[in-house]
Parts: sequence; C-alpha cells; structure tokens
Amino acid sequence: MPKLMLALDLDKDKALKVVEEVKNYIDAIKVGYPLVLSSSLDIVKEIKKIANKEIILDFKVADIPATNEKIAKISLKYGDGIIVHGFVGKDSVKAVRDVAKSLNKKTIIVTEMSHPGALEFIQPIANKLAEMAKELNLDGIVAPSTRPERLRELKQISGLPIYTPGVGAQGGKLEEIINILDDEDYLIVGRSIYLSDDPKEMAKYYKELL
Ligand code: OMP
Repeated sequence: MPKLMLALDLDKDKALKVVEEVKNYIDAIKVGYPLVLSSSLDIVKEIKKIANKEIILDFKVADIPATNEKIAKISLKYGDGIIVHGFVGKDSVKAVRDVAKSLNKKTIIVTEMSHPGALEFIQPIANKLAEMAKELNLDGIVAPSTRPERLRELKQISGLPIYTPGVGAQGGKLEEIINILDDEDYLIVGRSIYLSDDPKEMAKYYKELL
C-alpha cells in the first residue's frame, strides 16, 4: 500500500491540532518553511511526541555545496530526511546526500514540480534530474500528481520511491495516479486534509483509497 504523507504548511498551533486529529490515518509528515519559519525546528520534536511518524523536511535546498552541507547538518539533527533541488548541480546535491547518508537519513530530490509554472523551466530538465537521482542513489524523487503521464515517466527513469504532491487542492485526481504508485511510494496531501471541516475524515478517506 502506498503511504500517505501529510503536508503541514500551517502555523504551529493548527499544525499540532491537525496531527493529533489525523495521526491514526497517516504514515508520514512533511514539514516545510511556513511551519518552521513561524515556529522553529523544534516543531519536529513536538510533532514526533504526538505522532511518532517519519518526518521529512521540505526545505528545497538549492545552494552551493558548502552552504548546502551546512544546511543539511543543521536540519538533519531534526527529521528523517530532507528535500533538495537538483537544478543547482550534482555537487550541491551530493553535499546534502553525504551528510544525510552519514546520519542514516534520506535525501529526496525535486524533479518536475506540480504547479503550472513548472512547465516554464523545470519540466524541460526534469528527466535529467530523475537520472541524476538514480546515479546518486538518492532515496526518492518528488514528481507531480497533476501530470500522471509525467509521474509515470519520472518514476520509470529514476527507479526510486516517489513522493507525489498535487492531489486535492492542486486539482490532481487520486484515481488517475493510484495505479502508478507502489508500496514504497508516498502520496503527499496538505490542504485538502488540513483545510477540510473534518481533517480526520479526509485523512481516513485518502488512507482507505490507497
Ligand atoms: P497541497 O497542495 O496543500 O496538498 O500541498 C502540497 C505540498 O507539496 C506542499 O507542501 C507543497 O509545498 C509541496 N510540493 C508541491 O505541491 N509541488 C511540488 O512540486 C513539490 C512539493 C514538495 O516538494 O513537497
């Protein structure tokens, strides 16, 4: 069964409340800038206390190798893995991967993004990013649920676990991608769970469909 990853782009109080409500129906959590910048990295520990799930840091790290390395060293004291950008080049991605590997944590790379603007610059290089992910033996790629045919292709190219956002608020349909996903893959859902009137029911709904 593919895993359900809750994206938490919320402030601290709301995030902790949602985690408490949905914890029995989710497998993993993704913490990003809106939450960490409005609280601190300690939020990761607070979430773990409520729900002892895998937590991935969505920091989309995109800097020179020396700075990427520092970001990875600080961030990966918290969380179980980190999301990086690949367009900055292999050396920058390797810098994060090496820190993550030494700590037994995951490095996940963004390939094609799920929003319309992804067609402008990142889609044309996305297959190469998926190839790089394979070559560097990373732990997964982010690929879009909003474009099922691209999701399939990027999964094939990388041969790695997929972390796929876009279902729900961004218009992606779970029924159109469900057959592409394997047990090792993650469906990322944020707003359509945490903005719903009943987050628990929505999380249960996605979990059951998976
Ligand atoms: P919802 O659109 O609210 O379900 O949230 C999707 C989550 O996935 C957000 O945290 C986004 O920042 C993230 N995301 C995308 O939506 N598209 C991408 O291409 C990549 C990501 C990501 O890296 O997680």
